[in-house]
This record gives sequence, C-alpha cells and structure tokens, in this order.
Amino acid sequence: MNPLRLTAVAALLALGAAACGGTTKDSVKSAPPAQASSPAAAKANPDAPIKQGLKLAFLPKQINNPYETIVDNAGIDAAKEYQGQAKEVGPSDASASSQISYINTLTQQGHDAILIAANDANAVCGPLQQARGKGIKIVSYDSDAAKECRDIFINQASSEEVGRSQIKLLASMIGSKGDIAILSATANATNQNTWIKYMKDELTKPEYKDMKLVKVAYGDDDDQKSFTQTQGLLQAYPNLKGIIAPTTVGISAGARYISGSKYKGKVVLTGLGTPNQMRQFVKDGTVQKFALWNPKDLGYLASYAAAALVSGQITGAEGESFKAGKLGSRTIGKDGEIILGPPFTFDASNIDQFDF
Ligand code: RAM
Repeated sequence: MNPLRLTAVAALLALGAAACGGTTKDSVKSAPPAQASSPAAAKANPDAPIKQGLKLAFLPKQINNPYETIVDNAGIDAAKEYQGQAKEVGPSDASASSQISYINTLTQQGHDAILIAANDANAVCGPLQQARGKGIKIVSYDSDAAKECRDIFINQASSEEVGRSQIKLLASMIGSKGDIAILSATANATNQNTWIKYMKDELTKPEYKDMKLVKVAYGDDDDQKSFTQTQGLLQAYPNLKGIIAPTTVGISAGARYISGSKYKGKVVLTGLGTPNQMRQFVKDGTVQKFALWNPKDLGYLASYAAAALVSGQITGAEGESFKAGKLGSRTIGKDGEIILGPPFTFDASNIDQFDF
C-alpha cells in the first residue's frame, strides 16, 4: 500500500473554472451580505507562525457520506499537528439549504474558520458573508461556494481534467461508441455540475461522434435513490452502453444494482469512487476502472490552508504560498483556488494497494 502515490504525482495543473449551478443568488432569501474584508486589503506575511489554539469547523455536504468522513477526519487530525482544534458538523442530506442553520450556529459559536463543501454555491452565500463579517475565514473544499462568499477554494483536482478524463475513461472501455448516461449527485452540486460541463464539452470532439449522452440522472448522493436511479436508467434506455457516476455514493450504489442484475458485464459503469467501497465490485467484475484523488490529502490540505489564512500567512490572493505540513508548499491560483493534484485511476491491478 502506498498512499503517497496519489500525492507524489501532484503537480500544478491548469485551473478549472468553478461553475455556479443551481440556486441563483436572487432566489435565496438571505440577510444582506455583511462587510467582509477584501483579501487585497490585507497583506500576507508568509513567515507568520500558525496561531495557537485555532478553532475550525468542517461542514461537509452531508455527514453520512463515507467520502466526506475521510476528508474531514484527515482535516481534524491535521489540526492536531498545529495545536488547533477542529470538529465536523453537518446535515444528513445534501439538499441546497441543508447547511444554512449549521453556518449560523458555527458563526454564533465564534470559530476562527469554517470549512464547507457547499451543497449549493449560492444558497450558503448570505450566511457565509455574515460569518466573514464577524472575522471568520471561509474555506470551501470539494464543492465550491460562490467565490465572493469564501476566501479560498481547495479543489481536489482540476475540474476540467476530472470532467474530460471521465469521458476518456468510459470511451476506452466502450470503444467510443454507444448511448451513455450520467448518474450525478444533487442537481445543485457545484463540483459535479462543473465536471459535467467539461464532460459535455469533451463529447463534442470528433473522436466521440458515436457516443451519445442520453440522460443526466440525479441520485442526490443518497444511496437508495442512486440505486433506483441506476435501475431506472437501465430500464428506460435499453441500448445504454455505459454510465458515469462522478460521485462516490452514486458509483457504489450503481455498482451494487448492476452486480445483481442482468446488466453485469454488459453495461460499463465508471466514475469517481473510493477504493474501499468499490473493491468488491472490481473483484466481481462489475466495474473495471474508476478514478479519485486521495481524500485524506484533501482534508489535510484544507485544514492547513484554513490555518494559514487565519494566521495571516495568506489572504487568498493569487500567487501567495504557504506550507501545508507534509504536503509541502502550495500556491493559490486564479479565483482563490488551490488544486490538490491529478485524479488517479484504480483497477484490479492496483486497488489492493489502497485503503480508504
Ligand atoms: C461524493 C460527493 C463529493 C464528491 C465525491 C467524488 O462523495 O458528491 O462531493 O467529491 O463524491
């Protein structure tokens, strides 16, 4: 097992643009944005020590998602390295407004930073601005909030690379031919929507002229709904050759359905999954290949970035750098985005080297 393999290859990649899908700012009733300090106004001091006793809170898309648990636990452990305290709180569903009451409570409790995997880029914006008005730093990770509502975004990989590589992966397994579908998370999820935008763009290339996207379905990052959505797709589109589920919840539920159905070995399922959730489906032949990054490193990097922000080592401006513990020096890119590294492809030959 060599978990470092995922990070050893990390390199700065072309930055993917973060799209804001879902709820619009105008459609969400929220308090007027409080005055947040402009990142440009403050000056970063890269030599400032990490402040002692920092209080951070991780707010994932939902607490009962094994992927989010891995990310947040790694961030909580990282805080111990710099003598800070971190906790995880969050909703049990990934709906657009489910995180608002948690942001408000964390703001009242007076944390130094809130780290959020936003369920909806805009629904969380008003509450996040209120938190910033009280001096709380906001780090989005995994799924971005609207960029005016957070200080920095820790992206697991270049959004463009994730989207395009998912199409390439599926194409390589279906001979670039046939009907395909996407089983996504929620309809508002910033990360999935951005990836899907790049998947659709990739499909316009001539080499994919015989591949046709027939449907984008949403399992809402709910295991049972993702299971029944997979079943529904396969029944509604009998010519389906492949499904991409760019969500760890979706791909594992989809694999569970396919493994016990007549579609096993006939319809290709790929996407983004954790090796531990997908191992049995790779071993039983339901899934050949899927991708991900190291979720532990994502939480670790987000935790150090929050500490650097609160301590004044960085302000969120492009070009600033900080040291992210064992991950080394990291630099802020365009729009306050920091990219962890490239996605990695898992298959039968390597899956047993990974334990997360
Ligand atoms: C699910 C969530 C998460 C996403 C992963 C790949 O766990 O939707 O946001 O990054 O899948």
